[in-house]
Amino acid sequence: MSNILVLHGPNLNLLGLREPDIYGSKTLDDINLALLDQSNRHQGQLRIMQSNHEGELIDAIHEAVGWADGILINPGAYTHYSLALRDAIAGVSLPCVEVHLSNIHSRESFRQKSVIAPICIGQVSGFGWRSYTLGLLALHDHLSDSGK
Ligand code: CA2
Repeated sequence: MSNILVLHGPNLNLLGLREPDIYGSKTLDDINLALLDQSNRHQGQLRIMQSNHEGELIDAIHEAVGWADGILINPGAYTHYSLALRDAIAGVSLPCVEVHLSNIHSRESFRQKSVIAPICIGQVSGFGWRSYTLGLLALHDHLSDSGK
């Protein structure tokens, strides 16, 4: 049984309400319900938060220490430049999976670089809302391989 912190970065609260052609029609609540359902089937626990503020995401990462076994994160646009978020994830030494709804590698050049990915165990990008469930599956399997 594993405890996972799920973080959604800036503007992801708008999911399903705007730009469905790029990000799909599911809302953030829909995605969270799918993750909770999957987690229950793995007898895991999730803590989920969305923030439009870098410092709040960093605080949540720090506060997860002692509870969380891993982190699933869509850092939103922070993916491309937040060294503070990267340092926070690296600093807590928890296995982290980065997920993206869109395929960041097929978009504008500024989206193709992730400063977060190098300190993650892996990245899932381009499968819409399923990037989250695929990422959670990968994290569960990783944790179970390491005895959690
Ligand atoms: O593809 C992803 O998941 C992204 O992390 C989404 C971020 C973007 O900055 C990254 O490059 C890739 C943007 C999230 C904004 O979400 C919106 C949803 C609906 C309407 C407007 C923004």
